Amino acid sequence: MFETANENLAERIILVGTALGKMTREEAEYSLDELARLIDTAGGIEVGRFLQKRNRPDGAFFVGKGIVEELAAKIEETEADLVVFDHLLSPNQQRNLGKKLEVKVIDRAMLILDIFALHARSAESHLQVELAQMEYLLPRLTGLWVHLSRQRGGIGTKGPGETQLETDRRQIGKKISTLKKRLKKIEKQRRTQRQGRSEYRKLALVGYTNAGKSTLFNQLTQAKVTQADQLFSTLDSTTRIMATEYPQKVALTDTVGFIERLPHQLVASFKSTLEEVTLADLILLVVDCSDPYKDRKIEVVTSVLDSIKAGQIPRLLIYNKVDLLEAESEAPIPTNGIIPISALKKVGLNRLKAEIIARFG
Ligand SMILES: Nc1nc2c(ncn2[C@@H]2O[C@H](COP(=O)(O)OP(=O)(O)OP(=O)(O)O)[C@@H](O)[C@H]2O)c(=O)[nH]1
Ligand SMILES: [Mg+2]
Repeated sequence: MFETANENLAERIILVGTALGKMTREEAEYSLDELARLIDTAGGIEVGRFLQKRNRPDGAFFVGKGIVEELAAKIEETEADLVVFDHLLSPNQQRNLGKKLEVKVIDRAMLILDIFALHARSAESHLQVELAQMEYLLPRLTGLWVHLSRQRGGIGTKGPGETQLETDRRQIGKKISTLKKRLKKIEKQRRTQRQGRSEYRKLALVGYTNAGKSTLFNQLTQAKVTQADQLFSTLDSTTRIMATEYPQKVALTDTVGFIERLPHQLVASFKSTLEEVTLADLILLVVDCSDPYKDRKIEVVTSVLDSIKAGQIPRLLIYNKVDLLEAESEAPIPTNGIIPISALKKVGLNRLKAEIIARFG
């Protein structure tokens, strides 16, 4: 019924970032670079970018009118067919921008939802992504219709009548409840599997996307889950036994990574996947220590953990990718409880295991 950015692969895209409030221009630029990586992952091509410093978003267009004019000119010049905002747009802002710019306008949340849709492999992750997409679309239906009607040959700029909209809303509402029911069933199966592991000590790998969680998981369990230099390669949770000298069996779980401004719809619909984290005895928080924004990323991960009620679980902070530091002779790693490793080069893994056992007591 709706087009998604999936069908718009290799689209020509303009990025729009905003340094809001206390956010510095440098931080906004970094965030835009991350958005560019997301666009690349989705198969799009960047043809231009804008960055504006603002105290707060404009109610109608998010950015100022001047930028909207400049954007229109840039779209013309570059023949762009999609504009992606780095911040969350309200349905109203999205609608106004779409009307004014006459191209599709989406935000970071929708782009992330699209990448999740591209990378979903299991039945469960497909359902979870679809649920999040529906929840995201529901309040935005009106804007989409304006866009779709224009695409169908530009006949009129108005959406269909209220009746059509109401029908669609109802249909999506129904779809949402069907998806929720199907997910409940899978959740039940997952609980049964988990009961079999009730005697185990449970560890969960958690961190920003691309930190190296799956690489570490494979090293510690001899598993072969996907590890790749791309954002959100892992969407499912995988649990394996980890060989240690601890008398009890230790189960390690690898799961979906987090990102700045992760759509709340995704956090909600991935509830059962993230449940593996909420039930852990110890969280292994993996950080890419070569990342200049690692502290910010730790904050992002911590706040997602709080939001899924895993904030109270004990954590070990792991600085991964130390091999990349040596080359750049960066500041030494602080020694207060942080464990430096290189999952790729197998450095520090024995110390990590010893530290885990020490924490179990
Ligand atoms: N140099 C270096 N690269 C690493 C290290 N650990 C992982 N990587 C690389 O970092 C990239 C991401 O690794 P993954 O293990 O897929 O990261 P992830 O945290 O599971 O990422 P998502 O599942 O996408 O959230 C891959 O290209 C890995 O080869 C390391 O210790 N050193
Ligand atoms: Mg992974």
